[in-house]
Amino acid sequence: MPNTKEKTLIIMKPDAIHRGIVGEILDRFEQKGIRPVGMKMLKMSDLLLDKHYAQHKGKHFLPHLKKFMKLLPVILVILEGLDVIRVVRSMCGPTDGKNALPGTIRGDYGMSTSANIIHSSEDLKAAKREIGIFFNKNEIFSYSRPDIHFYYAEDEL
Ligand code: 3AN
Repeated sequence: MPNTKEKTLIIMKPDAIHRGIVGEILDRFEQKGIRPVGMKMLKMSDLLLDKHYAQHKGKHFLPHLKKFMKLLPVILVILEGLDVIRVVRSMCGPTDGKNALPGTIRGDYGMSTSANIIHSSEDLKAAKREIGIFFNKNEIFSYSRPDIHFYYAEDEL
């Protein structure tokens, strides 16, 4: 059964806020038919970053990345839709903006590996873990868009 309620987490990083492209980025997902079902702005702390980047513990770039992520608040959005984890990752493009194809967010807006505008969950396990770090259950909403039938075929719903 197709799961149109699959969820992923994106984090619009301090460079996205600084450059004023938050609306443009969110617009891409909405136009694709992907629903925001949770959203917040917060200043990252060491505690939150250590949890979020637990798999990068000990890596050479982590201190720089943490400093960067604390420069300004970030915007976190839970996105929902069919196969949304994979689709959002492909819309973001690979980690290094220099390798990201035009048409992807990192390909269109960035040149960097660390200031790369957006985070998106890697897989289902990561999505569940990351959403749990930043959101309480009562901060996640459920609704459907009236135009959903123009985005999915009947057998995909
Ligand atoms: P992605 O965000 O593309 O899934 P990850 O999970 O491998 O990439 O890395 C998390 C974050 O760590 C990246 N978004 C990037 O900001 C930073 N990062 C990863 N690799 C490097 C690197 N070699 N040099 C600097 N920063 C890096």
